[in-house]
Amino acid sequence: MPQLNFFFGPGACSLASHIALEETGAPFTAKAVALRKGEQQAPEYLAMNPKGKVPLLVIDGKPLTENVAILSYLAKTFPQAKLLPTGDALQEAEVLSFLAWCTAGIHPVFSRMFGPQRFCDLPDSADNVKKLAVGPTAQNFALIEKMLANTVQAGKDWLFGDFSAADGYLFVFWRWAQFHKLDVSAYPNYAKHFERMLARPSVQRAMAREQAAQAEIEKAA
Ligand SMILES: N[C@@H](CCC(=O)N[C@@H](CS)C(=O)NCC(=O)O)C(=O)O
Repeated sequence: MPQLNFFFGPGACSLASHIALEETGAPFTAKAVALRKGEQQAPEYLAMNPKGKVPLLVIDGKPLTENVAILSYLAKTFPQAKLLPTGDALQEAEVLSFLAWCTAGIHPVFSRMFGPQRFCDLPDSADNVKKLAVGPTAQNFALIEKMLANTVQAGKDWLFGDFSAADGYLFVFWRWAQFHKLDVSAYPNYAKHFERMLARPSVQRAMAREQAAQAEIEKAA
């Protein structure tokens, strides 16, 4: 059994990997990185992850970054968790394709809402940068909604039929939409998917750990 040390930011995209780790049932240590305080830029953290980002999974002392890579590693190392389909290269690639879209398509648009000043430093531009991210996010959510509607029509609960790493990523984005008070009324299947996710013990454990960590960060501020 590999020794797993996980670094996450409460509420950040690392929650996708956090949920997957909990799904594996493997023992791991978890350490919160206070992103707003800039802990990701501390020399000790940068020594492990020079990108200064979460998630980071240190496996037997070796650092692995990027949600897609961590999810793929966990899927292969703990096949019983069924984080990716096995035995069919195309089915596996379809889930990987979705994960790649999460990390390279959906997430970067949300980043404009979380840190508009990183995208334009003209005076009074922040609201406009955020506003311009709302439309593309709605388009992304509409695609997800369509996929989930097809799934539900086929009598299944999860994005690719059986639960997979993709479902954890969806959970992250729904929370971000709530945080930014986006209008999500056009996505009823996505709303139900979120409720189903909340009922999973893995999600409850990851959320409890992240909420406790966030409370600690705020107490220390
Ligand atoms: N493509 C990366 C994105 C990682 C990323 O951008 N993480 C954000 C949190 S959601 C972060 O660490 N931000 C801190 C910073 O940019 O200073 C992945 O999926 O792992």
